[in-house]
Amino acid sequence: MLPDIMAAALNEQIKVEAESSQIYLAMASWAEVKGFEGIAAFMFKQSDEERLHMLKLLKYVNQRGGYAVVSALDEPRLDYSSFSVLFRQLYEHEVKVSASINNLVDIALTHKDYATHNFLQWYVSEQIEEEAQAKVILDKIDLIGDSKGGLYMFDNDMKNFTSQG
Ligand code: OFO
Repeated sequence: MLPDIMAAALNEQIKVEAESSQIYLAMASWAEVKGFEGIAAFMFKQSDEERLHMLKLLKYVNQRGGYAVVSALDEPRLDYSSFSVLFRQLYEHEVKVSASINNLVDIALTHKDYATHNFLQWYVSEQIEEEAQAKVILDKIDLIGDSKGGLYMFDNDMKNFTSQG
């Protein structure tokens, strides 16, 4: 059985992951309308992954005797002044998500919920990868700046990047 405080915190995380999915979906749509297919494909895929992160948590909470709540989500940002702003938000968002996962780990340990602690290790590893990936992309985009040619090539790279993973 999940301690109540753990169930509440995991439910918060379900919302965080669902909002991540919406944020990346909004980014995908923005990039697609601008004609950047590679960046859009990458963002659509990120959005799908976040939905899976959300579902994994939802199933876990129910399996452990809690009740996973599907709640209303905040509206994501719908406009970006540049790709550099967009990818900075992606990176900063992942850093924030890592902090909330760490907070869950903390609660699990404090309340001796070792099953949840074990379950959360998957998210800990996932966040290491996601943060690192977002940082690599952000560094690239910062190098490119506003160069149209650079962005065109970057978009092509993102197509390959997305089809590999
Ligand atoms: Fe769910 O990993 Fe990103 O946010």
